[in-house]
Amino acid sequence: MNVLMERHDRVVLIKLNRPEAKNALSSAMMKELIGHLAAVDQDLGVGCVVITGTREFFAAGADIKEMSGKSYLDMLNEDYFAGWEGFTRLRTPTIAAVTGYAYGGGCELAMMCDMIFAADTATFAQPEIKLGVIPGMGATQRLTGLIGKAKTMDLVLTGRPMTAQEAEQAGLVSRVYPAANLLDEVLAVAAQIASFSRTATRAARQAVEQSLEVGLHEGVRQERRLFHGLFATPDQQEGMQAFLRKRQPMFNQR
Ligand code: CO8
Repeated sequence: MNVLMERHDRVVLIKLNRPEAKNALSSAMMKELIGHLAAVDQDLGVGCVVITGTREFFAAGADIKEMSGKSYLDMLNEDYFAGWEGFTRLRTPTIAAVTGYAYGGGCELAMMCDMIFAADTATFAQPEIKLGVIPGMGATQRLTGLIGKAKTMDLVLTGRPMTAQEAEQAGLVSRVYPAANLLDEVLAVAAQIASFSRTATRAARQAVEQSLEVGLHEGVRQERRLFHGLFATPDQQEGMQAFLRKRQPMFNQR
């Protein structure tokens, strides 16, 4: 099994599991991961997904051994990496918990998640230039959106690693924790997110995501429509009534 899945109440923890290849993201691993996540996305009992690697590495990139012998036509005909779009169609909130290397596709997978929480030992890099290629799973687009052109060019053109501290300052990483505490901290945040209205968390991430796709006026208009739509849900009634009655809300998670 290339990925391991654990259930922690309303949170699913996915562990990348190819230690012999530093969790390099092979096509088989991608299919397995996205297959699991597509099922998880339909599960009303799941409110957040956490993706992690091992203590030393999150993932060392796309699988260079698998790619190295391919021709241009192989890549074109297979539309290599297009399967990762399945990951970005997920509606459940996702958090990447990164310890150790997140290189190449590893960093790009982390960026497909809604947030990256990193251990103080984590390092991030887009080293594809050293292999005679460029990032192919979204880094030139997502990294630029997150940390801007200047730093993205620095990383993509030199392939240099960036520490967790630099990544947090630059805006790639949401929070940094000591390595020993990272997973517990991430699972606690994931449990908190999963305790909120499932409909509202999905709407929230959709609204934030669309800010990357549409202009300000259209984005604010779409946000308002999503906001209005939540007034058709029992969770809105419950959340506001609970506030007024000074009690904890009990969201029905449908
Ligand atoms: N793919 C396949 N195997 C890998 C990868 C990888 N990305 N990374 C490590 N491995 C394998 C090694 O080959 C080695 O295998 P073996 O035991 O059979 O020799 C094993 O994992 C252990 O690796 P190392 O001995 O190198 O371990 P170290 O601890 O010394 O170093 C590093 C760890 C720093 C992570 C190092 O392995 C490394 O630099 N890896 C490559 C990082 C990299 O370049 N990543 C980018 C990959 S390309 C990519 O992600 C996108 C490509 C875009 C192409 C676009 C196409 C459309």
